[in-house]
Amino acid sequence: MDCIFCKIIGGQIPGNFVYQDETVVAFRDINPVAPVHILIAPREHIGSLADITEERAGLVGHMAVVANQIARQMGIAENGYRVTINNGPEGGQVVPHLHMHLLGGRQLSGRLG
Ligand code: DGP
Repeated sequence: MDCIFCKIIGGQIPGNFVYQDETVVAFRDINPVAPVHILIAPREHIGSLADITEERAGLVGHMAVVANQIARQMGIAENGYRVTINNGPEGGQVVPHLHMHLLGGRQLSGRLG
């Protein structure tokens, strides 16, 4: 499958990993928009949030737990941070492999969209 995140996860192209476990990985965004900008993605190729059914709901919960853990490790937990999942073209999703953005380290705009 020609998926850039599958290639990062599979080690075919380099990723700056900050966390890995059996089901998810986290690596630094190549084009950060905040001092902390981490992508959390499942190892399994899942195209988007729209592909999450009840059987896989636990995976998204686990991604949130990992985001919280990384936020604590990176020292942004106390001041606050943002977790975002872009879904589909109008949702701003560019890479069609489910991922969560963890953003922090500066005051983020309260404006959505
Ligand atoms: P989204 O718009 O939600 O699909 O976000 C995709 C993000 O992926 C975007 O912030 C840039 C990042 N990205 C794209 N290609 C690469 C890559 O090759 N390596 C890394 N580390 N990040 C990438």
